[in-house]
Amino acid sequence: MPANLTPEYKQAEQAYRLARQPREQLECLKEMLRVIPKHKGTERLQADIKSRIRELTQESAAHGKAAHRGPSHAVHPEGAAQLCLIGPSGAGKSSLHARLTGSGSEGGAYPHPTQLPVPAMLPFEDIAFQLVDLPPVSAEFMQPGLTDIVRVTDGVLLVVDLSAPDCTEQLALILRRLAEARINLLERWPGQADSPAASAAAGLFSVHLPALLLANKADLANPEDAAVLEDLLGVHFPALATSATRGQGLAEIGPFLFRALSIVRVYTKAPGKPVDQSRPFTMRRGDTVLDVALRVHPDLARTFKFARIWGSGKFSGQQVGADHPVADRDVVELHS
Ligand SMILES: Nc1nc2c(ncn2[C@@H]2O[C@H](COP(=O)(O)OP(=O)(O)OP(=O)(O)O)[C@@H](O)[C@H]2O)c(=O)[nH]1
Ligand SMILES: [Mg+2]
Repeated sequence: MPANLTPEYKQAEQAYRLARQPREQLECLKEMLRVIPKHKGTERLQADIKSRIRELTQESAAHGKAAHRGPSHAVHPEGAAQLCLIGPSGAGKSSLHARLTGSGSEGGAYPHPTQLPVPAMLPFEDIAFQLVDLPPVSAEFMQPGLTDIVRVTDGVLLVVDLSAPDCTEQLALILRRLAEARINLLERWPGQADSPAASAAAGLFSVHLPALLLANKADLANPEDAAVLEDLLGVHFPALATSATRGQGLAEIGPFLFRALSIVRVYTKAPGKPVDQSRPFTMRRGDTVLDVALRVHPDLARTFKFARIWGSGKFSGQQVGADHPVADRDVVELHS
């Protein structure tokens, strides 16, 4: 039966999609429930909204007043993309995070085991990815706020201890825990040839995130075991054997993310001015000159006339229109 949703409802749903804080999400969900047309065609959706409200209410009760204080658990996204480190206790998430970002997330100010999300940047060439170190996920416990952080991230680094005898069970458990929170991990990244269309994966209450398996402590195990592990579980995430202590595999993470997320760097220049080489805008493959203008400033997008492009153009300084797709390392001069 068609849902026949009203513009008023769609607006409320859009506000929910944009909300990052659980409290804000809760308000939006209540608004959605208030304005949703009440008929047979929306019964399923109404039930989903109610169950999401229940989840959020339970979570906020579980961490007491903390949830009502607001942004305690939110991690402000920075850099080309945000990736969350997820794994069982002691797998080496903080050690990897510390090695990759220089965060000192292991020990130091954040004693083992990790209690709070710790964001820090992994540099790659002239851009950086934000890696968020998280508390462990175990059979007994998963911090209530953890899934709120993961729901809005760009991708997951699944960290397992390859040398642990129960490594397979741990990974299975984490996938189950995430699935219970309606977070589904994808085996294909946007930059991979056979990746499914992004829109097909986008649901309102369930999220689909691409995942990279980091089979850590490879120094203590047979790195080939990563493939065995995946075969046992019937999963096929892209995988890297890593060692946070010896450094093995770590240099491959940045290049993997760059390719897998289809990142395209664009340098902008104002007419008559030199190129700003210092800080590229990080776009995604398929983005256009107009998307670049939007990122620079919404006004620029509104008044956009044409652009000159150096790099992917047929010739240097070629004049292109709003829908010209940008390529990595393009220089774009926006005219409005
Ligand atoms: N041999 C070896 N030891 C490692 C490696 N990575 C981490 N460790 C050790 O494993 C222990 C746990 O590492 P952490 O980085 O704290 O693990 P974690 O996943 O952050 O643990 P939680 O915060 O409790 O979830 C520490 O003693 C690390 O030194 C590795 O690649 N090889
Ligand atoms: Mg840790």
